[in-house]
Amino acid sequence: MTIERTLVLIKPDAVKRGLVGEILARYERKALRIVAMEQREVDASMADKHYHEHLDRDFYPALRSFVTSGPLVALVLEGDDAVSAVRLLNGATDGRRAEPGSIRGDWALSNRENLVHGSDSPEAAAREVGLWFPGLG
Ligand code: RTP
Ligand code: MG
Repeated sequence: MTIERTLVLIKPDAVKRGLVGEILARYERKALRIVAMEQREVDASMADKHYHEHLDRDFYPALRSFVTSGPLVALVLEGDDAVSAVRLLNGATDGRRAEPGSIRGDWALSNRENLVHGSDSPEAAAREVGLWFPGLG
């Protein structure tokens, strides 16, 4: 058993659509534990730090506008293989191709406004948890 922590963002589209509770329920029912959670307004500098590996991508300006467009909910989840468990629950990046039953597959129809973020590796999770929740031990 590998207990991991991972960083999740419930993105501004999900907050605007009133899906925060539904999305949280999916993680909780999977037996992932909420270690920290906060609603935040994100500025461009924080968006650039979070998505630093995407800064040079052609879609990044649109992604930055999207994640700074309104409040989001940042949280840290903990559990066995939490990083991959969350990615499976989130579904494929493009909501139009995401598997039914996943969060994106059930509720997203866009490759940008796709409701959630999950760290893509344990190394990324450690960096992102430190960025969003520096006080977390
Ligand atoms: P995330 O980081 O949010 O968990 O999503 P992901 O790993 O599935 O996708 P990634 O490749 O890391 O992309 C980060 C976010 O950028 C937006 N995106 N827009 N072609 C596009 O317009 C495009 N491609 C990606 C999405 O919001 C994606 O989640
Ligand atoms: Mg990613």
